[in-house]
Amino acid sequence: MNTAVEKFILKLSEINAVKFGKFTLKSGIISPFYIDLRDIVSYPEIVEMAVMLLIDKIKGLGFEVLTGIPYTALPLSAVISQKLNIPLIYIRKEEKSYGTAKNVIGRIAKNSKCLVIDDVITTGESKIETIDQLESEGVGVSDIVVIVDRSHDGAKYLAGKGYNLHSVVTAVEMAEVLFSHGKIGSELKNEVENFIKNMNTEGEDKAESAPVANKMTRDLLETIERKETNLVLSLDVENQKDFFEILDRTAPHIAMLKTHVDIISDYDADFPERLRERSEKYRFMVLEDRKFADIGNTVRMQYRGGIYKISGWSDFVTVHMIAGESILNGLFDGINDKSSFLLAAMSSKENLINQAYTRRVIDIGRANPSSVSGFIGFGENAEKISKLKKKIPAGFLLLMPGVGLEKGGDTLGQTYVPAGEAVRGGADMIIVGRGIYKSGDYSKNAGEYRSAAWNGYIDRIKNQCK
Ligand code: 5BU
Repeated sequence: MNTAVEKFILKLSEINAVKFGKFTLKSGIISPFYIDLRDIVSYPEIVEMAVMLLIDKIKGLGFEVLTGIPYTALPLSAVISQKLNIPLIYIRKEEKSYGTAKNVIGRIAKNSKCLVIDDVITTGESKIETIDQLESEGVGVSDIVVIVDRSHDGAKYLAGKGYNLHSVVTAVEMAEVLFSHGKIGSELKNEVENFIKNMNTEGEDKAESAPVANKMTRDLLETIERKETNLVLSLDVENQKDFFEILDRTAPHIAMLKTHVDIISDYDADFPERLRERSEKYRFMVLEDRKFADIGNTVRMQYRGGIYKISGWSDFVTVHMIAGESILNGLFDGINDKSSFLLAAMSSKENLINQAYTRRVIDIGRANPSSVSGFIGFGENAEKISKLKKKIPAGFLLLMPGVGLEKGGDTLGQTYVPAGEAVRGGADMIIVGRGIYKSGDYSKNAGEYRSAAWNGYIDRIKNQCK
């Protein structure tokens, strides 16, 4: 153990920042010790020690801005900012609901990388909440540094989400130092060690409860494997003649057809049957991109009734989670051979979905594995897609719209990411509309998207195996 760290631990013990007894943590667990670094702000000498130890840990990490999570780490981060001459930003603790709705204070250059500083890590969950807020304001995060790591495997939990954790000292190391200096007995030292060893972090619980894919997801995965394509055609044309003509040319290339049935002006009762004939012949599944968003009772009627009777012919539907989880009951109660994709992120410029919303949507999906097959998501580049993908639990698919053969967009706010990049980043399927149905040669274009996405998929699998 580094002597500076040892001295620091003893100082913390002197000011009673490490307490032993019975303490209820935020998660409700009873802990035999508690680390409370709030008061160190009143001991300049200890602040200096903490700051120097933190600086030592962050040497060589690339970041242009730093932030401390209020309250304890905020003054420390201000000192570090001064010492390293690196700008500071911070997050308002209470959400602001008036004036400019800005919750991150300070000047942030778009896409700047930010180091997150905190006093203690217990599960990693609150770090993720902070990162969500930063990321939704365009600040990138890859590293987090804390003074004390009192987690069971917080570093692993954060690494799983794409972030590196650095810590000055662990709680077990603290207990060892205190024991070796006669500050605590061996019993207390062992109690701390056992507590940490047996602690179930929230992240771990989530990983353990990762559900097995539902039957609809398995059918879709089987279609992808069998046809060797992860292309979803979004056939947004306005009459049945064009619809079925383009479908007949492109169907061999697709694993799923995405419809906006309410765009088809001559929709009639024969449509479902004509669609079924094709889906059986060419073996693709059907996703109606209805984006249900109302209360349970209304969506139930919209899904099962009306002109389109969507539940009769579509394998999957898309669902917004804005109305809350009950929408899934309204849609799928009593139906077990249909499933959904939840909107976790959108491809349109300046849409209102932020990281915290995305995470909530994913949590709802995770809790409803029998009616949710995955998420519709978007990232502007492979790195952002990969970050999103890491948040999605095993057994759920990520479908990405806003895909072109090259980077670009349209005049109405759509953004396009190249197909290969989308899949390499982590999209399991790509959704392509105009790139195929607006092209002269539908079949050739569908084939091109298909190979770009499939090759990207193979590349990703190869890289994962390395
Ligand atoms: P495009 O022609 O490839 O731009 O069509 C994309 C399709 O995906 C279109 O049907 C949209 O309604 C749908 N879409 C999208 O583009 N972006 C999103 O975030 C979501 C759906 Br959700």
